[in-house]
Amino acid sequence: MALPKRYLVTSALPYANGLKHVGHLAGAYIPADIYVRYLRAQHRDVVFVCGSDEHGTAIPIQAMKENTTPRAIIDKYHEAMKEDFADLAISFDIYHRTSEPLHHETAQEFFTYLHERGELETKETEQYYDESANTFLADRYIKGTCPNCGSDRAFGDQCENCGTSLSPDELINPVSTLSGNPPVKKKTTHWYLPLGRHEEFLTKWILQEHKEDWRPTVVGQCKSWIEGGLQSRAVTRDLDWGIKVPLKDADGKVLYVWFDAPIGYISATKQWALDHQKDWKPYWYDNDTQLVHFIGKDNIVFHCIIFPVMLKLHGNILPTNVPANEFLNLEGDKMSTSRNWKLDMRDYITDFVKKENGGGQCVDMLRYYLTQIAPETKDSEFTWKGFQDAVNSELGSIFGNFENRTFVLMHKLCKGKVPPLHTNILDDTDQQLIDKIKETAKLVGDLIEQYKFRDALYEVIDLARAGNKYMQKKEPWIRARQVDENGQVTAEAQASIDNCLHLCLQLTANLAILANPFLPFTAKEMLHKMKVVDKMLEWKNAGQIKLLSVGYSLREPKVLFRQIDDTEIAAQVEKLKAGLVASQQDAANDKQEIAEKKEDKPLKEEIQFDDFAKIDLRVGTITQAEKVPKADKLLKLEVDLGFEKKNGGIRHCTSFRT
Ligand code: B3M
Ligand code: ZN
Repeated sequence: MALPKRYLVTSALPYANGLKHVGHLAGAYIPADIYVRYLRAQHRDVVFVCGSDEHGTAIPIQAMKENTTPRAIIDKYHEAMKEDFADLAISFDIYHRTSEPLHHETAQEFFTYLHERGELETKETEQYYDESANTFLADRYIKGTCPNCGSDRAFGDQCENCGTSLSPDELINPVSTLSGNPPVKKKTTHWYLPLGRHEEFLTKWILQEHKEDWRPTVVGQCKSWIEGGLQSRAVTRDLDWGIKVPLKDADGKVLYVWFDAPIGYISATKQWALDHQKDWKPYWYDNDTQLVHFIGKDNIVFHCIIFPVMLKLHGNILPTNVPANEFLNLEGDKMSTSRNWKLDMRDYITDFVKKENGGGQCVDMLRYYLTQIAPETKDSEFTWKGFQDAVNSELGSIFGNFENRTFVLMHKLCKGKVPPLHTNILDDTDQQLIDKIKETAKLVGDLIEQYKFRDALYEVIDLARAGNKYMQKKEPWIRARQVDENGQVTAEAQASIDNCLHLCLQLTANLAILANPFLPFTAKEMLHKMKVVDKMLEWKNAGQIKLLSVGYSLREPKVLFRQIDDTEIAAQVEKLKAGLVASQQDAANDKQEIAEKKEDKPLKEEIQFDDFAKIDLRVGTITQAEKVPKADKLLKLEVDLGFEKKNGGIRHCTSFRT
């Protein structure tokens, strides 16, 4: 099959409302980066775009929490996320932002295009409105009691306590988070994308055409959306943070964040093209472009159903694949920002990458582990013990160890130079290794093209494993004991040593090429030690066994990966637990604060002592209580004051037993 002319690769635009955790990294960023690095190693025309998603209610809500403005929030987190991705070697060609005017224009043009062609419909509905704040309330701005678990901290879109997704109408005793008042219902008009009109197209395109080449989890989710009946989706909101709806009669309305965010891929491509004097159009209009969206499973409906419908209506190309990942759990529990059960990218960077013994090797350690446990087919789990094992036993003991032994022995037995290959004495074991190198090169490429990064990485490690076995079988250190009467290694033994180390070195060079998309720092480090230039990492060199020239001298051995020791991982587990306790404490404090606020009634004005002295305060005992005829909740009381019995009057009682 002919290769596509160009590739446009996207990673989900993260909300600029907080730092992102390693679950995000494993889901949408590392796999995309592997794919892109693999394509670049073949000089294929590829653009890798991403950026911050800076609209939606998540932003003003975070601003309220941090007591600042939405603008300050997006500026802060855009920079922070951009930095974190760069620190972990995610090699975007552009990291854009949806607050840029170019994006606003692009999204508005898109909306207008669909609107003018009658592809949107309007509908009037009733929505919650806060009369004192004078504004419609987004679902997140409404709080109340969860109908499912009874928590009094549920939001209009979801209960954070039990995880149920809700609509504002389901909340018991809803109140506005802006004023604390109960909201009222008010009429409002919105624009909708009638997905029902496109059911036939979606059925054919996903359930037939992509039934085989898309991940079963992705096709499965789409199938249930389509078969469940596609409802019209509102593409506008009543909100003051977002992209203005570009119509005259749409004051106070903005585009729904999920309408504008995916268009962010287009505006990012435009900005990249402007920066590099390129034409952006073929990337979004030419059918010979392979468009691939890397996302997490919670974004499937938007990338496989809604955005494709928008793209089709707008005359753009459709995604070739959407390799969505399932979720990554952490130490036996779901990762969660609200419960503070997570490992932020920034925390790993601080604790490992930027530590004295960190750097690139720690970046690759994380990239390695997150790929090894990538939730490609089902949810998977990050554990610190698993991280330690992956680094120490696989990266260290298999990959790193093979590379290190090769360098050590080459210096010891071959004078630090690439020894010759004596083809006349190649045996079956040598030939098997050569075959394995060739097969692995092809296999790794094929697996990456199928978005099976986990399996691809396994093959890379397996090649290193084969190298270790080969060396063990050849035992060049034993052959080196075969000396003549002068103490010189015999010619026959040296030839065997030469062949072994020649092939091990060629294998090492292959490992650098094959590991490069996954472990870019490691590949660079290996190049440095082999004293070869970047060009060697071109994918076409994979499978070759003439990468290093005979007689070429190489640098001294140096271990590629340090070990992760028990104290490091114990400290991380402790930290995680401490974070959880702190967040539970915060939640408890919040709850108490709310309860105290409720109880605090305003005090009456202070009175003078003279006024106080006029009051005769006595404590009495109720000695009789008689039901008042024909009244449900009234009692006639008799009060004994000690010195006299007094008529206590008729009192209203809300509950009493007779
Ligand atoms: N910001 C949701 C998320 O971070 C959203 C993705 C947009 S991709 C166009 O999960
Ligand atoms: Zn609940």
